[in-house]
Amino acid sequence: MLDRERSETALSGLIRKRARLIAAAGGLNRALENGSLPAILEVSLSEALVLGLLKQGVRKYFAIFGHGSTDLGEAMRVYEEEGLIRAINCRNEVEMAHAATALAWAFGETPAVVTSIGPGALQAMAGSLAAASNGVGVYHIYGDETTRGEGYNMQQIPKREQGLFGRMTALMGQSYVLHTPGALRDALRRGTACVHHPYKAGPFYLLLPLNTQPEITEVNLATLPERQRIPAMMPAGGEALDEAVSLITNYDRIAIKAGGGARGADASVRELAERIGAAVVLSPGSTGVLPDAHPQNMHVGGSKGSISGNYAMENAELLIAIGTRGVCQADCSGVGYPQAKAVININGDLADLMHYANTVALPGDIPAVIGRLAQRAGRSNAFDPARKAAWLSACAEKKQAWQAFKAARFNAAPLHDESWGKPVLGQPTAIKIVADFAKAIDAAKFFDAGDVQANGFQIVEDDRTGDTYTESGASYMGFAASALLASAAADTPRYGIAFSGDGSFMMNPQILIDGVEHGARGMIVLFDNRRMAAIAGLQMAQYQAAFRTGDSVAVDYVQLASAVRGVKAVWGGTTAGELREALNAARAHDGLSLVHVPVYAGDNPLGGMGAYGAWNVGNWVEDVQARYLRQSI
Ligand SMILES: Cc1ncc(C[n+]2csc(CCOP(=O)(O)OP(=O)(O)O)c2C)c(N)n1
Ligand SMILES: [Mg+2]
Repeated sequence: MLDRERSETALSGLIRKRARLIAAAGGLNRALENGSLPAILEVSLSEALVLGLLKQGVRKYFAIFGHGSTDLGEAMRVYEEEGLIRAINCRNEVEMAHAATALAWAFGETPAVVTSIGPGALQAMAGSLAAASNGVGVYHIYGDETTRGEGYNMQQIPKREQGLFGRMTALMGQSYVLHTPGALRDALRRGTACVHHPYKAGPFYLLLPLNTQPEITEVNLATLPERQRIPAMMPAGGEALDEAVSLITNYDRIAIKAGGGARGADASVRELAERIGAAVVLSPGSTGVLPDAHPQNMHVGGSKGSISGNYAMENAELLIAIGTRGVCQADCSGVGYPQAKAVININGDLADLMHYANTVALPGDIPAVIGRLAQRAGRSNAFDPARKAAWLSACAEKKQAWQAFKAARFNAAPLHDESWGKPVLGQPTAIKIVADFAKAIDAAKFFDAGDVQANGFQIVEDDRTGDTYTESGASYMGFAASALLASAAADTPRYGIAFSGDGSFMMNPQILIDGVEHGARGMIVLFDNRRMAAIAGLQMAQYQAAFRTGDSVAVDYVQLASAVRGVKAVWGGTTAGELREALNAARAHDGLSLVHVPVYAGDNPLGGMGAYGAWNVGNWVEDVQARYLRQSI
């Protein structure tokens, strides 16, 4: 430490002095309260930003530095050495954007992603689509061209135009170019409003020009914004609630669609469903909101869906949409409710609230609104669930059919596969075994894109929110394995299992190195069907021919992963028993492990979970759009 301090510049020494004061006081706010740190400081913009983020509780940074972020990096170095922040250096910006998204999503911590200017920033921004699509708040801090415009900066967008990175990132989320260090307070106020938004959080991009980072500025720490906290909101008057109560009274066939926004509102959704006798249909991202075995849980519905989930959607007269934004996957591209005549929509976001026609809008926080609705209905028999008995028993029959359908796949013997030249497990069988294993060891499940994801949300049998993270908003190949890095950063880590296809894994294999370096504890289960089967399947279903969705190169992923010291890699075998043994062997390693499981690809129906709904893609477009026109909602 002393050697390092001797070689430090005077400026870095001053940074260290402040960082020490904060650490000694036990945090920034305490240092301000006890007066050891004056509120008004003269610091560089870089240090001011680290301080401002600290005030919002941002302590974890996923970083790949470049000439666009060295000054910020120097402030971070000193703050990390004094124990105030943690920087996690990564090998790929898409990977680290995913890891940051997972840290915010699964662990509730707000991290920051730090890149250089240009290619690094663009890669991180691509990765941030996952945060944007799933409503997850993450700070993205990118180096940016100088504000003086003395000439082209290397890696800027080569046009004689101002602020292009800021404009680009503003299209993806919200963005602020720190053109002037004095603008930091405004930037961070907008930042917390975005990343800590109560129901529609997303990525916030801070663009840090090369020349403003080291600029010395005065900052008042007392007025830099804290993490935004907004009290729960709900409708004030009684009119809309009365309309909702009368709709519930008038219709017998009611489906609740619990979207990703319903995550965490488990008790309220259950209470409402039981009180009014509604069938509950889940979205890919909301499995677990109602326990799997609950008789009113119809499982997922949508373009992939399930026998029971899609039955409830197709036959409901009244839709109660809760925390859903009507993504094509979840509502069959707008044709999921052909018999619905009205909608009660519960959503904090006003635009999503009015997504469907013939809607009674109940804006606000989901538990608060549901509580108010129940209160408004009082003790009247308006919600008499006995009236919905016929509807619920028809739904229960379909749930049984779905369970039988699933069991046939879960118990299927290995299927002969052409690429593997031998019988291997069907993907549904293998996913079920791993999902059950995850439940047994209380691991969080992270799902990648492709058939792995679609089969996965059809298969998982969760009993609460928070056991599955399926990045169904963007379906970004490479998310799941990268997400394991979040467990290395979290204050309260949880063992994670990434369910990845061979295609998805090779998008972001960097986790093998970064996971070991930063101490990730988790397992990648790689379901290898030697192709991008989800797309091959779509091509076959639409045009009866697969095209360039596979290659001929066999990869020994056990050997590949074993090349990284610290990773334990295991062959998953070709039978259920071998796979279970492999999972145990992988779990016995206290660190990052990988299980390579060969899985079947082909048209044997036991090798897939089927699709039950419509989708406005390919040559289905004409049909779906014709049906869309005829919807009442
Ligand atoms: C980064 C990215 N590129 C392309 C796609 C389009 N896409 C969705 S699924 C998929 C194939 C996934 O293949 P794999 O991971 O092997 O899973 P499988 O379907 O074979 O089980 C592709 C190309 C995507 N979602 N993300
Ligand atoms: Mg594959």
